[in-house]
Amino acid sequence: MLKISIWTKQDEEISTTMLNHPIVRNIRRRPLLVVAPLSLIVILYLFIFSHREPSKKTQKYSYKSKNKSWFNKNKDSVILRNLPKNHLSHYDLNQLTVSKTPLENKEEILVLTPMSKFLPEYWDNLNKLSYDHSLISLGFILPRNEDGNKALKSLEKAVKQTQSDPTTKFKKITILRQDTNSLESQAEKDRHALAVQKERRSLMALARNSLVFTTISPSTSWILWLDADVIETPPDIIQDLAAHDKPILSANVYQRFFNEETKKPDIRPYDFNNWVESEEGLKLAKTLGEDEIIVEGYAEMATYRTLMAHLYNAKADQNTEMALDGVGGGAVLVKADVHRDGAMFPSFPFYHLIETEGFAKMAKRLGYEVFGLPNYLVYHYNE
Ligand SMILES: Nc1nc2c(ncn2[C@@H]2O[C@H](COP(=O)(O)OP(=O)(O)O)[C@@H](O)[C@H]2O)c(=O)[nH]1
Ligand SMILES: [Mg+2]
Repeated sequence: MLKISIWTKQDEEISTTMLNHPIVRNIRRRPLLVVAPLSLIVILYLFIFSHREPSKKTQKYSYKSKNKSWFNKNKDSVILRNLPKNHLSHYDLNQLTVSKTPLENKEEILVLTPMSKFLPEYWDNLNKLSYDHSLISLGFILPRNEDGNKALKSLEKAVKQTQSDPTTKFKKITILRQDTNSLESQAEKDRHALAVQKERRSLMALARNSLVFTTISPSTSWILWLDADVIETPPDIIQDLAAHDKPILSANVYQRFFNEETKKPDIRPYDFNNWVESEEGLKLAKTLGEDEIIVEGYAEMATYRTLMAHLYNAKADQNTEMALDGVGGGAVLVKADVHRDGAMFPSFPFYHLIETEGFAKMAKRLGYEVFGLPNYLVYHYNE
């Protein structure tokens, strides 16, 4: 339908009267007087409503390039809009440093311990670590057996004490209970019998994997594997080991004992899993079936590998390094990226190796070098 408007004399009169109204006359003379406050109101309205939490129904997640914003000088390349609080966290792993001077760079360390027994000396050493405790997180995994129950009780008590004291408080402590099995008997002679090694070490591998995959965080720079029965460690162990800047670096695990021959306290090598591969070791591996493993330190399985445990020299430099092919788990500092890249503790024969020894092999296959410090001693509990 065609609509025609006709401008009548009456309209003209109304229009003229409106134009002569004092308010309208004022606006015509000084338009800024009205436009300025009006614009201010509009700007204020837009500002308030663009910063309000959107209603649940209309909530949409979006990314917006930050450099488009005038006011935000944040370094991130994107900002998040309309996200429920803590919904997404961004970590730039390129900003995570792993350096020779971890304290200066405020690098975070995760100390990981599979624990079947709680020893107060071990805990005292943790408390005495000279590294900034607010940069240290601790992670434990305990077996789901009687040993585990007992250890858990003591551990929880110790944790309470340490965390309530600002001088010892750690950043975070995680305690896991194993969801895999453990061998029941843990007496030294039982757990070291060659016959049980494959099963025992394979179960330990599962426990270590559970522990590292559950506790590693985007801010972890280093991981210190520290066994619960390593009862003497230097307070500077983190700084000392990190200063070598190696992807994997193992301390030499010794044991104190009373030497009946000399009638004096003495020390002896304990951990034989830190070794350099030998021709004989490689030949032996070739004779093995797919599922068979080599475990170090057993006469029945002579490998003639070079064992770091035998190379300690009290007079030599504590910082002497040696390249290794296998490591133990007593006290080993690992760059977190080695685990992030996928190096874990094989619970199955991997090049005829399992657990920590298999881990060293896997890290090497990923292109990382493995080292040990023959003259840097830590001490294992003597049962
Ligand atoms: N979660 C867990 N930890 C264990 C188990 N058995 C031993 N551990 C811990 O694993 C570490 C190494 O085990 P250990 O028996 O000391 O090995 P060894 O020193 O080579 O004889 C120690 O910290 C033990 O407390 C187990 O079944 N489960
Ligand atoms: Mg031990």
